[in-house]
Amino acid sequence: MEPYQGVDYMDLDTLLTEEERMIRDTTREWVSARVIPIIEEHYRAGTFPDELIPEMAEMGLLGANLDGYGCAGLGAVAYGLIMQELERGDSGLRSFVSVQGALCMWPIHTYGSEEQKQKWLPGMANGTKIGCFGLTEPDFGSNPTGMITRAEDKGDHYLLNGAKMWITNGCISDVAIVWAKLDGRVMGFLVEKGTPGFSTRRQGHKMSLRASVTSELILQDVKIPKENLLPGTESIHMKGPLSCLTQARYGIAWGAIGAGMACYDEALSYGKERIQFGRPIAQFQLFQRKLAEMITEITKGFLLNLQVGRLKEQGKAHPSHVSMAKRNGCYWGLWIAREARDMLGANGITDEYVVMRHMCNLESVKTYEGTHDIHTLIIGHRVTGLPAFEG
Ligand code: TGC
Ligand code: FAD
Repeated sequence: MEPYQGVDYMDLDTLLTEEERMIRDTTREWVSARVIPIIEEHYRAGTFPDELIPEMAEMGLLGANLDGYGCAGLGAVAYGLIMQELERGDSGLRSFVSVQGALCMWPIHTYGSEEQKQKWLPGMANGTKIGCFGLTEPDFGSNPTGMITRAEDKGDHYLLNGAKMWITNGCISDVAIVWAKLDGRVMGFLVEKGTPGFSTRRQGHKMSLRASVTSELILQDVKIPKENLLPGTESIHMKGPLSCLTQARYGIAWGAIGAGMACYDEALSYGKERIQFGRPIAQFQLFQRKLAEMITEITKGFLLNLQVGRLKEQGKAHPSHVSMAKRNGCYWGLWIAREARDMLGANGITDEYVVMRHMCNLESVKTYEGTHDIHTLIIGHRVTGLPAFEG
């Protein structure tokens, strides 16, 4: 079979370096060979394909943009292309890699002590240690600043109490980064699996991201050694968790366009094969209009992601730039998936095709890491200077 060529209407590959194309193509081929043939079974069963973790680690995909500690030290664009290709396979796989790399390894790398980095990063890079990121609570989603989870300084240790909800990788994690208020200021704590009083509960009944583990974290009088506070988060309050979100949102922007590419590809090939009224349905003007709109948005989304990536590499990306890319990628990725679902007719509702799975996944991707509305308001704040979240 021909290797998958991707969706590139305008020779955008020429905007990438040879190294970036090589990393993208290696991930692409791996996704085609190892993910796509098995992912539907996992989605049906509601299981995460943990057999793929060692392979992803071996390819350097975990914490790929971090330096040292066994990480690949790639640039932002190469990292984004990896996310695009992983989510072409399934959003659950990209979620795993986002949480591991951007939400756990990045804060340990950025805010951790040398001992914390040595203890966790090499194992997380080689996939033998898994992490999760606990910010959201049952009553505080878009507004995490209101969180209830508390840490008390007990002299020789901290005592944590509270609950986190919707936590990706929760039940399978060796370490949870739990965000809690100490004297009203938000800080990050490393809570290790097996610590007395710390438990996880798998959240089921999901119609989306079924090949991803989502959990509650419950903290009841959990004693945390003093050395498990992330020292760099001690005095920056919400900037701690929000700066992690910027890293993960950047990868999601690329990933959602990758899922859109998978849906566009399937709609195109289906349309050329499916005959109605004596012609392939791809010959009808209405069908072609949909394809034209899809490929236009994929092209625009790629360019937006690429520019944010280049700004990131130059140290010039503002969180609101990332918000625009995340908002755009999720909105159009989901729009493309919904159109593709329709273009496949009845077949589009079955899991014999990828479109419905991607469509359902992207409903979560649009919601997590800041909903569409929240990113609208972040952009609104940037252009007006007026924050909608304050009175
Ligand atoms: P605000 O007053 O605006 O800012 C507080 C301080 O933080 C700085 N800051 C950021 N820094 C870096 N990156 C960002 N994205 C930042 N956003 C804000 C800001 O400059 C300020 O710094 P300083 O020095 O002036 O103190 O913050 P706020 O408390 O009013 O927050 C407003 C709001 C609504 C934008 C924020 O709460 C928000 O983004 N809410 C959305 C919550 C969210 O996205 N949750 C995601 C949970 S994790 C998740 O979903 C993982 S899914 C992963 C997967 O499976 O792939
Ligand atoms: P709410 O905040 O209650 O929002 C509900 C609706 O109100 C949305 O449409 C929202 O846009 C709108 N709204 C809220 N405020 C405003 C406003 N000011 N103006 C206009 N509209 C507004 N969290 C983690 O911490 N770690 C994880 O690993 C993680 N993984 C997740 C995995 C999955 C599958 C899902 C679905 C969620 C995950 N989350 C995680 C949680 C996710 O970040 C939150 O769901 C998200 O931030 C939205 O919060 P909420 O669900 O409480 O919605």
